[in-house]
Amino acid sequence: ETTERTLFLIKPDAMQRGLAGEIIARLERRGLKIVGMKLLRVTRELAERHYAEHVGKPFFPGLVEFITSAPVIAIAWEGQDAIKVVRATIGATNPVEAASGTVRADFGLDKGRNLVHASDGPESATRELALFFAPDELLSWDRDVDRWVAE
Ligand code: YYY
Ligand code: MG
Repeated sequence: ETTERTLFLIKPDAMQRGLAGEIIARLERRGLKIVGMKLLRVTRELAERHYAEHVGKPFFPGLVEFITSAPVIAIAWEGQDAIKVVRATIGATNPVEAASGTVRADFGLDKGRNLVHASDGPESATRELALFFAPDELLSWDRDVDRWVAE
């Protein structure tokens, strides 16, 4: 087990629907720590870099339209195995397939309105964190509770 950081986005649909607090609470309760957080409007340029692997796919234009359509909250989560843990907590890309109890299953029903983004591995976490946060916007800090969250 290793301490990791991962990029998490609360997408425009979740912002419009007033679900940001509830979604953050689920990850916070799990024991993950916020080490960076900001509200921003994703530009077309940032969307194209963030979703570079999807350029040219049929859903790409709609995805860019959607992610730039309202502000998002970007969060850097830190914790033991944070990348896997956050992906597991949000569930499968398509909310129809996502396990009950996951964010996408509990709050969504359409893959184009699936509420959240999370990095899918160590390389994408490093790459995506650098797209959304300057180094000095990521803080290292200790919580007294950390020793009760992980051995
Ligand atoms: O990482 P994740 O968000 O779970 O899925 P990706 O396969 O990386 O796709 C990114 C994003 O694109 C997805 O969250 C919704 C959208 N999308 C879509 O609208 N239709 C698809 N067939 C695949 C993905
Ligand atoms: Mg992805």
